[in-house]
Amino acid sequence: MVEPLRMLTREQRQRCMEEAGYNTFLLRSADVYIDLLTDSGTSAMSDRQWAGLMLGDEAYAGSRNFYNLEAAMREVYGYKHLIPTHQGRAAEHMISQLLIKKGDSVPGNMYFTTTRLHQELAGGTFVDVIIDEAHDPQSLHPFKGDVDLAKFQKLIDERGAEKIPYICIATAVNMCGGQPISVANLKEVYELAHRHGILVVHDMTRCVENAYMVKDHEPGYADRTITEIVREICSYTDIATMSSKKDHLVNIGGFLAVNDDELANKARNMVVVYEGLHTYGGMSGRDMEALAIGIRECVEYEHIKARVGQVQYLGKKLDDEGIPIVKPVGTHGVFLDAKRFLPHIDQDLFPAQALAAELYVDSGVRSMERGNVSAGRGPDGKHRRPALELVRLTIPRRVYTQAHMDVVAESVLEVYDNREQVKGLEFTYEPEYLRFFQARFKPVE
Ligand code: P71
Repeated sequence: MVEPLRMLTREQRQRCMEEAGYNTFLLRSADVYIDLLTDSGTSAMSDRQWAGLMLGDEAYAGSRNFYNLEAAMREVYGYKHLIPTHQGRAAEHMISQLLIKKGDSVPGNMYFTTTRLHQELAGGTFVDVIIDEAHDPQSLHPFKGDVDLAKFQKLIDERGAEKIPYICIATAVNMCGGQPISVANLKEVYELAHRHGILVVHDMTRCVENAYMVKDHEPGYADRTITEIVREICSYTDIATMSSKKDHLVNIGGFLAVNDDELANKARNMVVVYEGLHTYGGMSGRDMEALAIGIRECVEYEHIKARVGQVQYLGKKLDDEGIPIVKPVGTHGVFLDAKRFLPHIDQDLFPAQALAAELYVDSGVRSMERGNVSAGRGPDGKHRRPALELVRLTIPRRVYTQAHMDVVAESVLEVYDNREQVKGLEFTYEPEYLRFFQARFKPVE
């Protein structure tokens, strides 16, 4: 697909940002020049996927596209049952409601916004058990997605395994920079969890990207195929939630996958309440066909190498210029370290939010805050002030060229040169749930 781009003047962008309440989620896409808000649902579909859209079987029940999707999921990931949903958070909602009881603790390798909210709405409390290095943008640990087994063991000792229904393991951990978990660590997590009767839920939104990093960096995996590594990762988990809008190269879709027959029946019963029949779960037949094709395409080595390679290209360019970013560069985007970028702005005046707004005004590049606004308020009512105060430059798959990355890098450099002029922000509107999506701000004088 080719779309015309519109270049606004700096004054026009300044007005757009004011109207958007200094929140990049509230901009109109027509006013954006290069859109690095997210890699979710923004990738370009292939010729084969577009052809798949023409093969939609829109029967209410038993669409052949569902069976194609089920076969593709089993072939690549190896889980037994597939329950389709309209996107990832619907799968998170179902698994949280099915497994979490009030008062439970739910450990995980760093929070994700929607995941944690669904755990909380089900009565649980998220407990972070990722290694400390993940919270340090400058640590060069190659597998910052790893779980600190001592933290996990401590939680089991303190709470008792019966209060821990599952541990949630994300691959290519989003909030710390798209950082992979090693297969060796995951295997240990699985063994420890299972010794205590605790399930492992896999947030496999970017599992294929994680598998690529394993192939590249984990000893013993260089000669394995991406699919073999993905299959091994999944074999150390019991359940998976999937937002297909990322790895799977489609604009909408997702699923819950489980191995246990009884749990599958419960989830199939729940999906008809919230999503649709268990053979479409909120997707049309044609959506499921494009998704089935995307599942097979995304594990092709040349594709994933080019995808992660483009992210690494932008990261290296910024790092070479001395821009403070999260290192090592992860798989789906480059994350600017706003604490070091704008040290003059206190974290409660949202430096990452201010930086994302400034970058847009400078060049029309849209990015996303992943810091104090995203983290929300803790049980004490105060902003959580996470260690990581980041702006995510997220790269959609198969959309932009290296030349676009050069323009992005130029703009980041320009903003860096003028960083002292950037001011902090305060809320003018703060929504109750997932506040970062719809919040509005004004600059602090
Ligand atoms: C991303 C998104 C989309 C998003 C979601 C929430 C805040 C901002 C942006 C979605 C994910 C994800 C992981 C690891 C579950 C979901 C939910 N990511 N787990 O990164 O990254 O999936 O959006 O399909 O409901 O921009 P969903």
